[in-house]
Amino acid sequence: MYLKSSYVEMMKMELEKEAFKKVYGQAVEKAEALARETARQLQEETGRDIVCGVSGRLKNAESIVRKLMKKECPPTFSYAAMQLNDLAGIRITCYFLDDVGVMAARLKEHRDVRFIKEKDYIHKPKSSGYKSLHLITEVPVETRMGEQWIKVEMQLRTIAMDFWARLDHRLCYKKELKEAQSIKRELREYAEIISMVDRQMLSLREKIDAL
Ligand code: 0O2
Repeated sequence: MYLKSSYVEMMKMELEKEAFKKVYGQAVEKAEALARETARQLQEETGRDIVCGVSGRLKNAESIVRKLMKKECPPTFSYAAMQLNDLAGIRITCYFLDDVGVMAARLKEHRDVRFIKEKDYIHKPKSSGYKSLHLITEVPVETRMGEQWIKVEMQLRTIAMDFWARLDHRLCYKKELKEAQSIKRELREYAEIISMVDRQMLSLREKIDAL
């Protein structure tokens, strides 16, 4: 997709504004902190680590403009704030398949999380092979105008799903490649192999737990 550089430059200027960095930056920090706190509680309750990593990011200008154009919206910040769920995003990587559901359930009922909707790409993977559970949420942030609830997309996945998604992001996602069909087919096959190993690792843990 062709992105007009002036649109991207204008969006960059909007994102540089203090208000965006402060409010959305705080939303990322808040979401990361409550995910870490939830992971710690689950560790105490179960006696084992459920989450192996939490990271967060603000979406960049190019990615925002690309997504708005795909949705046929004007590439302005006000549309981005209205239309996009992932200006602020965090990623939670879990060890095992069942941990993703446990963690998601806890986050949905957290007092500082307003759950809006979920997109379950684990039970219904994307045609690329991508798997993750996306929770669209809001978290509270203190602003000059008082408390404001800001949208945050929480992506939950296993280490195995993360491995595939990261490599796909580097190799293929958002790229217009020659031989795209055969490359995509190959990536889908690898996603299936990785899913099989994910399920086998869970069975192995259950076997070990029962010893
Ligand atoms: P980036 O660079 O990761 O930020 P919505 O507007 O909520 O209805 P949305 O957000 O357009 O729908 O789409 P979706 O598919 O629910 O979630 C999009 C995000 O999931 C992507 O963000 C990626 O992070 C991830 N994702 C989706 N499909 C794939 C895939 O095939 N491969 C990989 N590696 N990641 C995927 P962005 O903004 O597209 O990209």
